[in-house]
Amino acid sequence: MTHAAAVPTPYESAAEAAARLAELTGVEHHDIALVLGSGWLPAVDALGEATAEIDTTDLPGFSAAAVAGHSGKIRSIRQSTPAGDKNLLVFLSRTHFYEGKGVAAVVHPVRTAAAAGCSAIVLTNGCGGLKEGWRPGQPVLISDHINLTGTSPIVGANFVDLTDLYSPRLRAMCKEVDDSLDEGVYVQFPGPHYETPAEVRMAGIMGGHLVGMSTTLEAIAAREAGMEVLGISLVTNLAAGLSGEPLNHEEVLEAGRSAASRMGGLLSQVVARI
Ligand code: 8IG
Repeated sequence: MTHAAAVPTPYESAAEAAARLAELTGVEHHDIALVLGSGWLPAVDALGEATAEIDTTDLPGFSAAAVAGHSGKIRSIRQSTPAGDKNLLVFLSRTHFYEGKGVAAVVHPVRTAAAAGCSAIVLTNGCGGLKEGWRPGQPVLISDHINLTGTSPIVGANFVDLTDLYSPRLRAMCKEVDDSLDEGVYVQFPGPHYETPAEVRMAGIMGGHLVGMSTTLEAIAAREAGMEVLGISLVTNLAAGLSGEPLNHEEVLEAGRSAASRMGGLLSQVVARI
């Protein structure tokens, strides 16, 4: 009788990736992870000097970045603060649900960060904004989410509590850094198409303020792994139907470029306090 090789669980696969990460970066333990979404890449340099930068594909279980303006890199950054040094693990891109690689692939970076020692994760994204008065280039703290992907990264009878998924402690810390920050409920659509104007109205009626294609599945996996979660959206466009103009990816990249120094300052100051 022959036996098939045992397929690693997603958690074993993340532990393998974390071990390889430690080898390649020379950093045994990372403290805080950050995932940079659309429009956030120009902010990364404000976080500090890179100790090491590797390709996601150097680690087991990762695939190449699929979106223009996304870089398939992982940076290890040593941040010096008055309270001591911290090792930041920065994912310069993410795998999206709409790539069709499966939910486990979407949350593999999150589980790798947990296995690498991170106790907190900052999930950023670019998204459409619904609230009156919001403008492209505006950051918004995620207070809660509505997951419209119809799926979960968790398999089996593990009833993870999502009350206060988006850490009130970390949101308060952000407001100490910038008291003009607003909060909103993030609605994840499956994508890759943007919403119709009717779907945007539906999201608003449901209690949503932000529409995007990421973050909720990652936040759930982070909570399952016991990490503290901070979610920050950059409103890169008004949600479909609100501006009278069609949406395009170039405006997203432009909003990121123009907001870069504000976002970089916010991220580095908040991370230093975590
Ligand atoms: I950047 O308006 C960005 N990502 N679903 N809707 C959705 N995703 C987005 C949007 C948007 N803008």
